[in-house]
Amino acid sequence: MTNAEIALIFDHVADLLEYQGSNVFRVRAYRNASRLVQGIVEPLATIRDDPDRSFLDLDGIGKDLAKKLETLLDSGQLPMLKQLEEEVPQVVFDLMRVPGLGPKKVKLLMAEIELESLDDLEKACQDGRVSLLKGFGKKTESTILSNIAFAKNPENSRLLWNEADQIVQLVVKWMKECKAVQQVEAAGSWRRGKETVGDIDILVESHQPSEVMSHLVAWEHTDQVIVQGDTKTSIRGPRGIQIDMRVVAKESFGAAWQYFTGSKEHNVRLRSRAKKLGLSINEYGVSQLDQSGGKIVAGQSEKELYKAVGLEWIPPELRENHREFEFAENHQLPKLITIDDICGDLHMHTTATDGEATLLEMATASIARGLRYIAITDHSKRVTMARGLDDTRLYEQWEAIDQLNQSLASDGGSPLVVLKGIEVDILEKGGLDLSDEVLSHADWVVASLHYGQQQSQEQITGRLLDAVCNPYVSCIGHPTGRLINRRPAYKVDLQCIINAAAEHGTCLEINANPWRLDLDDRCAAAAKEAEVKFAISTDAHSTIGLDVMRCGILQARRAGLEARDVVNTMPLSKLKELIQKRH
Ligand code: DGT
Ligand code: CA
Ligand code: CA
Ligand code: ZN
Repeated sequence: MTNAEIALIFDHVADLLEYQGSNVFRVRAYRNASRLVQGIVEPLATIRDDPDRSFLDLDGIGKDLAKKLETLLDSGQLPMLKQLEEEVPQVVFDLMRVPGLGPKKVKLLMAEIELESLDDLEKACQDGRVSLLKGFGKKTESTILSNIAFAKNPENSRLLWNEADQIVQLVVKWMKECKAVQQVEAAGSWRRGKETVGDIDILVESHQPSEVMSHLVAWEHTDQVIVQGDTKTSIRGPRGIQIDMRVVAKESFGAAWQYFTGSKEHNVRLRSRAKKLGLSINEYGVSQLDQSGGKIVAGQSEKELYKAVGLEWIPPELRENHREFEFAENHQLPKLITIDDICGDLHMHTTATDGEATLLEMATASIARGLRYIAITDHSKRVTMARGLDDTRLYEQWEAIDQLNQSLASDGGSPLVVLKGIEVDILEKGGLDLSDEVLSHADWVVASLHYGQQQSQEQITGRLLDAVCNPYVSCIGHPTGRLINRRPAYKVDLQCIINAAAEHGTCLEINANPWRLDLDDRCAAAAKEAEVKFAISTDAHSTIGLDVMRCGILQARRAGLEARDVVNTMPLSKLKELIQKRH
């Protein structure tokens, strides 16, 4: 069982408990467990299988949760969920997958309308029956209708990149244990760092393909063999995901890796370029079109393949037939940002609001991850659910930060500086949740829109625009508000926000949370075009939440960003100059 599966189960239990009207602390415990597990990069199964390690060594995991994790990993089930599944009708599970339908709304709908399937609800909306319910109205009804379409769209049930990544790591490790295997690499959308992955593509170099195929089929996570052929086998693995494996010879490995990395659109363009040069490209290599026998002239490495068609090697994250050919032809391929360029993290939460770790724990975990500075950006008071901070509590937190910085500095050689920040809410009626006077004392201000997401494009754009223009706002958090597979972006004229951000020197965030990855690759590329600066931030709500930085880096690479486009690659002194310039 993967970490993502486990997280999903905890989340599910929380939803169902909430649906049943269970105790809020119990619900919260499961939600926290889900978020915690989501943030763990290393497969929990690996930790369980290591006799020298224990779940209790992980930050934030107590005895109770450790026990649940063991039960889940051993049996694949949670007794609690089994019981709930018996108590709650299936349709509730389906309704809960519709964006915007939480346990409370589902309960109301179930009480008022006879619903046995998602289709029943769709029909009820179309007939106008939902808008007659108390608290629902015409607008809500049409929102539900479009969100049902969202939930039904298969595009929205693909695995998140980091969920797929856990499976990729497992299968690659397993294949390396096969003696007949010389080399294993993953390809496809996973390698391109796409935010969601449809199926996993694995490439193996070997002289004994049939042994390689049998090894995959014998994997403990193989649920079903879809096809087992001479050089290609497809199985269904964890979470029902398909894994396609192909075996090739050494001299074709580069060509095959390139071919199966895709994207399809990139490959089509590459092949047509080759044709113009009198060459032919396929998964075995590059050959001369006119020559008899089609002798392969390149194929062992990707580099020589691209070179054969007169191009520099193109990083996989750029292979979408966007602008990479133009860049490669003109020797203008960006020097893509890497995780090693990152010096700081400018968006995270603590126990003062809805985080699970204290200020000190977050600071310690950041030092362990080699960060030089972090900004603590807890929620402001409008976010009542998270016990958001008012002026007084914010000033108290900043005092604690001053003290922490002093003690860090006196520990010799100050490894980390903690910036006084806030994630200030952009209010429904416009304006910010804290005064400019308060914000002017902050080192770093993230402004985010959490409420009133159903407003018109004009209203939402206006609210965001005001925040961008405020000289005390350093960065706009998760600028479009989308949650992958769960909720579409709010309506916003993003180009207008981008232009204003460029003009005022306000950063736009690439939120690294694998559910958000917001801005996405296309939007971030558009913002780079306008010379906007970015902050890639984890929005961590726990110490392990800090590890999602690599997901944000992938999204930034897909957008073609370089280190100089991203402010948290700068040393702190430079970053401070930048902030000062805005005031
Ligand atoms: P996914 O699995 O939907 O997330 O996306 P990909 O990009 O991994 O697509 P997939 O698994 O269907 O195929 C992997 C790569 O193999 C794809 O990116 C390019 C290559 N490929 C597959 N089928 C075709 C094809 O019909 N034509 C071309 N040119 N390339 C293909
Ligand atoms: Ca694929
Ligand atoms: Ca595939
Ligand atoms: Zn946040």
